[in-house]
Amino acid sequence: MKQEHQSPRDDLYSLPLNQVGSFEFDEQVVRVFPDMIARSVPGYGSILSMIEQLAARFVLPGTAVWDLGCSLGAATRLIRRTAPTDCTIHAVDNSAAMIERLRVMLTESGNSGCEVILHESDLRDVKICDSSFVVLNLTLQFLPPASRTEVIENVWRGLRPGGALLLSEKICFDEPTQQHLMTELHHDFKRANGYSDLEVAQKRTAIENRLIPESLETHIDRLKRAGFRTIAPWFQCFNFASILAVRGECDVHGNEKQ
Ligand code: GEK
Repeated sequence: MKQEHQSPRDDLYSLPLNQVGSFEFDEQVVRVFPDMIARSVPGYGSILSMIEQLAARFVLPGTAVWDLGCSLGAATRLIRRTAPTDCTIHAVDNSAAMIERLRVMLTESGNSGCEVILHESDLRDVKICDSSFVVLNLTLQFLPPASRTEVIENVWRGLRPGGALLLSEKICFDEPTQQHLMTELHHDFKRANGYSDLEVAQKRTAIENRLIPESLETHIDRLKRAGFRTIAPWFQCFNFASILAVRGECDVHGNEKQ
């Protein structure tokens, strides 16, 4: 897959700030977002390639795909490459700046492929229905933990039999030494990608109360309780993980048993 990495360099936290405000997905962030996410999330490119591969398996003709917390539509644009043309991709984000920029990007790239409907909306307010594939790529982590169960239940109800959810998250660890090690390794990753200690520290302060990670076990448990029958963590790099959750039980071919 061609790596998404054409935006200006993220230098938002490169100078000392008197007071580091809470992180917002505003115009400033949108301007540098592809560079920011590629240099901050270990495995982001790999997760995106696999979303494209998984979509090719799960997206069925005439169904809806939901990309919840779509940002600049990295997943939406990849899914569109292989989705049947009678599908609809619903790309949802509550950042007006993200949706505005994505609208421009889609217009500029022409209108080939299935329909994409953009929703500038809180993902908790959309009713997912008739869906074969739902993507929550690094988004659930920004919702208050108390509202996460309802989101996952809403996804489960909106999936057709055989449908799947792709859930990627920053995760935390119960074991303090593991938590410490993974945090350090993540910071090493950011430094290796050109972020200074100051940038790492200021970004950490900005995101502290905005992004609340949970453990892999907490996610798996929530998915189980919501009704998902096949739950497969398929990717982990340091403190980032991705899980594929299929609505029903899979047979040996990876298809949902009827
Ligand atoms: C990608 N999935 O590139 N409702 C809708 N959107 C929300 C909400 C909410 N309640 N809360 C946060 N967001 C993307 C990357 S970024 C991950 C996702 C990151 C949106 C928020 O505006 C932002 O665009 C996105 O979720 C999170 O595959 O920046 O680490």
